[in-house]
Amino acid sequence: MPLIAYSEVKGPLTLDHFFESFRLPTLKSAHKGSGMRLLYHLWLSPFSRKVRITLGEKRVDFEMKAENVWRRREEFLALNPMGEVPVLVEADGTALSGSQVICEFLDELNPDPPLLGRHPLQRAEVRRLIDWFDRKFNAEVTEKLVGEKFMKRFLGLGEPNSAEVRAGHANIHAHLDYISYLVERRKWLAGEDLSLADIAAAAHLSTIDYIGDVPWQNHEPAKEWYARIKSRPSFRPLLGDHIPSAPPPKHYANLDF
Ligand SMILES: N[C@@H](CCC(=O)N[C@@H](CS)C(=O)NCC(=O)O)C(=O)O
Repeated sequence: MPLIAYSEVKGPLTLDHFFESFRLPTLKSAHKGSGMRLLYHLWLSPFSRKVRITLGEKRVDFEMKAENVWRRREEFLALNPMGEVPVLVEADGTALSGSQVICEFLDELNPDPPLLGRHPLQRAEVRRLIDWFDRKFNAEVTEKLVGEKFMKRFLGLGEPNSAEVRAGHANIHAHLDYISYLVERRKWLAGEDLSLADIAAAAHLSTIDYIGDVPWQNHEPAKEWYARIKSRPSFRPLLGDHIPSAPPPKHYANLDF
């Protein structure tokens, strides 16, 4: 059965067809109507963590369910045909996919405090840095360290590629230097207020910190910034994460690390 009604439309499109075609997917299981939002996630997914922190900053209650994305469950694919986490299911069963889509939705739904910035230029800077961390940092560091050292083993895809891991270890220094550069000039990464740029950056770094691979000792201003975000109530639940087969190092949950 097609996931989007558009392919079933016969004849000319009417406005009704249009709305029917572009309706968001909905969850049809027992959760629907439970009154609580549900976040499908993976424990070391930076994009899921970005949404978890944002939900915390917005003081939105939610439940979580780890989704083994590699199983390609039908019910999950019906929610997000890309087969990726995060997916946020609203209390009425409507599903939203993609961390940026979900975070912007939450920011619009609950604008106080604004996490994208108050003015167009601020928002442009927040978005530039989100793109930096979700695309550049993710490719140059997260995938080379967490992807190779953790996810590959977890999924039974073989041993980490040592050249990739070496590149990840080398690349992280330039990114930590950039964070230091920014917070020596601004209070938070994109300006005077905490924003989704800080949340995206911290979400990625938190997964690398979980595997003990962030060289904090050589990057004091970045460490001070991370300590500030780490001590926020929205971050607290992440510090309690514990994967039994791969526990975090001791410093992971310490606010003074
Ligand atoms: N652009 C997406 C990326 C999401 C993503 O890459 N999710 C990964 C986990 S970190 C995933 O679910 N991968 C499963 C797959 O590729 O099959 C977002 O911002 O949410």
